Amino acid sequence: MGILRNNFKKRVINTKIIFIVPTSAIRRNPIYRFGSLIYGHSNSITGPLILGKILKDKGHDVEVYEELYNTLDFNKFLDADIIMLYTMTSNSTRAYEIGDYFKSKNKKVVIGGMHASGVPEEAIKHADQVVVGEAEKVISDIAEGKITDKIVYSPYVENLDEIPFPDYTLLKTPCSAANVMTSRGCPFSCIFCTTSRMFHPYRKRSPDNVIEELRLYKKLGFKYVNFEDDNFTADKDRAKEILRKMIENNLVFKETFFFGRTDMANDEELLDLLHRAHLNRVLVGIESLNQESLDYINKKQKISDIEECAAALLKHKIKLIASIVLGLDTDNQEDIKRSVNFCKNINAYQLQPAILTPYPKTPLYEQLVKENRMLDNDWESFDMMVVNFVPKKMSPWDLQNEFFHAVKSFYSFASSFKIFKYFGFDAGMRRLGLWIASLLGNLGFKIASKTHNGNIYNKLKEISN
Ligand code: B12
Ligand code: SF4
Repeated sequence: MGILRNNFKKRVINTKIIFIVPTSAIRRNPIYRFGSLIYGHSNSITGPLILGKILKDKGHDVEVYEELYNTLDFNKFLDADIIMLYTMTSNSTRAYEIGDYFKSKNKKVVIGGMHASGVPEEAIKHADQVVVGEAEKVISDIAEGKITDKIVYSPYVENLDEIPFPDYTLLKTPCSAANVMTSRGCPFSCIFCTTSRMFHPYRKRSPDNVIEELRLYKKLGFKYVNFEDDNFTADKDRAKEILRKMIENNLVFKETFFFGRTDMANDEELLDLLHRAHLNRVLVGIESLNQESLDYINKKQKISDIEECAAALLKHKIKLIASIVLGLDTDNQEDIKRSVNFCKNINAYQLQPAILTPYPKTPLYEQLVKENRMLDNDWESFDMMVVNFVPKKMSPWDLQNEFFHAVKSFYSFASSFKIFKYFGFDAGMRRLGLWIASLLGNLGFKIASKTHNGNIYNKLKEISN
């Protein structure tokens, strides 16, 4: 039973609210959970921690759980009044399953996040209310029954400094790195990108507000921080100001991951500050080594920018996670292999091959639907590791093979030693771990593709024959 306390003098309604960040079936597998631990430090989606803090400050009891890291026993949540579910596309099937379960137990279910914001009419079938967009401005009224619309369109937050910091004391599952969003959205608009559309327009927090948040994480004892902005270095002067203040205030963590673009490489001062503030692991969207492809996705990036960026990062000992997109209309199998070899040659620390994924409401999705090229896959497959459409220059099966080939050819025992040499022992050991994870992934792929049990790899093989 939820806690409904009636005080005769002053009526206090104290609702128990559980946020769940679900995860897809494959990610609930223990082998996969082990792989995720090698890939990065456990961390959390911040939306529920911010919304949870707003609700906590209003007097509600709030807890947040991440299914990515722990198996959750839903029977333990039956004393909650409201279940709040975060969705991205690949976890939406699971979110709907959880929503249906709690609705059958007469709980109020609210769904929000990236995927539900794109397809609210679908999500509402599994919930009492769905929120489209950033939910800070409506979450309390929804929890307190003051907003009763089934689909709630929430206005975006104009001034990001006004919202509370994510409250990690609400999180009941493992988390060794705190996620910080110093901005929301991105000034660019690549055709496949969901975040630049969900978080629109591009907004920035003041450097002092960011510093306050970092101070809190030092106090809480976090050793690792991730800057999860889509593009932390989009405004270089602002990025430099934050970095300087981190150094001056002794708010430097052991390692801070961030997302950047190749354009950061032409600024020596920025690179030096990044290194000194320990922002020493960056994911850069290299996407493709084919200029036609870069223009097709509206990346506004030249191949020479990529080459210069790789050299500059190595010089400043910033580990590069090279992200490439597989399956663009303008790329053939040779182009993909060329991109992977390039990433090997520049001694990228990690490779993140992402299969082009048409997320709802992006121009890419609209294009592929119009051209009748979408495969009939479950949303669970929309995780950037599975082919969900018919590529132009190869079959779906060929593209799926290219993904596993990319991983296999990039991660090797021998190449891990170069990482020891450039970045030291910890980085080298982690790279060895990734090599083992890549071998296990390839083995699983081979077995699944030969097994006729309706699994996605076997299905892709069959439809491509
Ligand atoms: C941190 C992060 C992770 C972490 C943590 C994930 C976890 N614990 O599950 C890690 C690195 C592990 C990860 C993994 C994955 N991720 Co991720 N991740 C992010 C990232 C960078 C930040 C999330 C965040 O904190 N956002 C900032 C806050 C402010 O926004 P928010 O959480 O969405 O919350 C707002 C609204 O959504 C809404 N809201 C949120 N929750 C709720 C709940 C309710 C009830 C309501 C009403 C509203 C609401 O209000 C909030 C406040 O405004 C996002 C990119 C992004 N900018 O969001 C990608 C992102 C969500 N991930 C993405 C992907 C694809 C994945 C993976 C599939 C990647 C992979 N191949 O493994 C996995 C899947 C993990 C899973 N759970 O199944 C994609 C999803 C695309 C899509 N449309 O589905 C994104 C958008 C990145 C991208 N490439 O575009 N991820
Ligand atoms: S640069 Fe990155 S975050 Fe910005 S629109 Fe392109 S893919 Fe999205």
